[in-house]
Amino acid sequence: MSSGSSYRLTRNDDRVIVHFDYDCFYASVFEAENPSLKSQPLAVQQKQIIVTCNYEARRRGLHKLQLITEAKRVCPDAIILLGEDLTRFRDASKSLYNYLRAFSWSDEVEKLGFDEVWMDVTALIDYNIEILNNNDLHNSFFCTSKVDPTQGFSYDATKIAGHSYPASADVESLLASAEDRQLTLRLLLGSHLAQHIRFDLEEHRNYTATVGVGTSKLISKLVGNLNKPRGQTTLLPPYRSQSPDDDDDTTITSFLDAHDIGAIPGIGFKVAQKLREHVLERPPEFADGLVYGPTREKVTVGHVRTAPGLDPEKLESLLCGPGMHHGIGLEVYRLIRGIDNSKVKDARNAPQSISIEDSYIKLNTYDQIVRELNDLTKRLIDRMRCDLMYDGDWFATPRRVTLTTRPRPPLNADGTRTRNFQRICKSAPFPLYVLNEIGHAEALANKMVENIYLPLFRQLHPKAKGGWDLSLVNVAVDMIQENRQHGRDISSVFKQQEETRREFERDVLPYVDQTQRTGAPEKYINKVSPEPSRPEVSHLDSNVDEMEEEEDDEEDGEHDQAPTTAFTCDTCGMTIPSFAKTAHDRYHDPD
Ligand code: DCP
Ligand code: MG
Ligand code: MG
Repeated sequence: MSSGSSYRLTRNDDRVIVHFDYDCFYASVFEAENPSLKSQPLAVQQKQIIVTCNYEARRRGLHKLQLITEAKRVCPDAIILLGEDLTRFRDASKSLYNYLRAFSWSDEVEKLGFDEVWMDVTALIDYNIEILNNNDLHNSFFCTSKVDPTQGFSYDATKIAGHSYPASADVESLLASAEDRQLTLRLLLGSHLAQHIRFDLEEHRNYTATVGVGTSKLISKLVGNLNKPRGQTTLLPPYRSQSPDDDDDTTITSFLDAHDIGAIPGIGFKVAQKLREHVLERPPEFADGLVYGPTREKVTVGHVRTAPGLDPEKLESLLCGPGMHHGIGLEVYRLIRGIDNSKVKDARNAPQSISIEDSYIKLNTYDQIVRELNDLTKRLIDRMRCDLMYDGDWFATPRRVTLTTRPRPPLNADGTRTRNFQRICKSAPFPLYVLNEIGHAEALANKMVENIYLPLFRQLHPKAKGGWDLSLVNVAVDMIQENRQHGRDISSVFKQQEETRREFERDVLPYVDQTQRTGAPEKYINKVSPEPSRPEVSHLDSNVDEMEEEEDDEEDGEHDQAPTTAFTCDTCGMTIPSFAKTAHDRYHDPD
């Protein structure tokens, strides 16, 4: 594409990318559990805020990020449900993601937060372009299976499914134009596939989604917003300018130019502020609002794009500063011209860590603690099975388990309590038997608690240290590594675990049963981690599962099995603990 200056930047328009955003997601999860809620105004509350509400509630004046008090005043008969426990939303999100993923041929299916998914469907589109009968486009068949040519749906390949941008686009003449025919056809097929998946999701899973179709993650995400809810929009050509010196005549430019600069994904609040200030030549004014009020004066992408002299160098010097990375200028320059060549990430990208936690008003007896640990660990195992397994196999393995707690300080002499935000944690090597035992998560959770979490707990909270009044418990696995089928492989995971185990036996075991642990090496002494800061309003971010990393630590509960029950693998020569044999054999021979 041309850029209007010496920066001739290339945009990859060879892909077809579909972006899904589920409608009023948290509310829809409650509706899926209880369909009678569908016809009623329904809102979901976190703290004092409505985080979302269904479209019936929106029709009656409720909206996202509204104060509860205001919502009750505007719509007194709204049903307001508590949404602070994210488990049901996470589970629904995962299950819908797996449903969508089954449509993909390339596994390029990327999740953003709980309610958005991008799919790169280029492989499916390319195949279906090849089998198109150009003599009878009205009666086309879209094949959705690589192996079964009868699986798919009928469609009219002369028409876009759903809406298009521009709404007045003349598809017939685009198809007749030598320059735009191919791209139009590919996007058109993308729109039919998107509609097919959208309807399928609705029919079989009872969730509606809003969808965008384009050639990048940026465009597909933004264009979907034009027709909400339960709609879809495709950004049609021309994507390329007829004039070598500017882009004013492309649909990408006219579409993006109208957006507020802060609405572009990748342009954060601070960057948007600086750009507004540059365009207005003074700090922009803001309306009062709950989180960040909307801008009073709209500074658009178009204003920034056409601002005199705003080339990548100028943008870099304008935007650089604390918290900004090198290259931000070029990045923004590209984004406001619709250039986003970032890949849709592979579905098998594992999270770096998984953790489950709960906070407590009163948790101070041993029995309560064991019960909570069992419950949290069961949920952790469910999540691991959900996030790290595919088709019955583990595709990623954690190397470490961590127990974190937040003790509540005793009352001060005057009866007040000093607030404590500090967490303490201890870690142990991840027990490989978790990979082999595929039965009920409950029994496995009891075993993990017995073998790992209780020993860790005893070390974190020796009775001598003044009881167990805990305000938070968190169980986690981290240092998760993907098990590649070829090349960089699972043997490195086993090797690292073996090393950790040896180190543990050498450096820690001698100290385990001593109450005086001053002789233990520095790295095994309790570590204190600050309370991770959390936003007042929780956002659609799976980072609530991420946690601070601490050093490796003690008892693993398996140490009595090594080394007498280890074996040496004939294929790779690794020394493997016996309980990991099945998993290791499966790695060499997946079938
Ligand atoms: N969410 C949240 N806190 C926020 C924003 C969102 O907890 N500040 C949650 C509630 C939403 C979910 O994330 O249901 C998805 O966010 P969306 O912005 O996509 O909102 P919805 O899906 O609810 O509504 P829409 O139909 O507008 O997409
Ligand atoms: Mg969303
Ligand atoms: Mg949504």
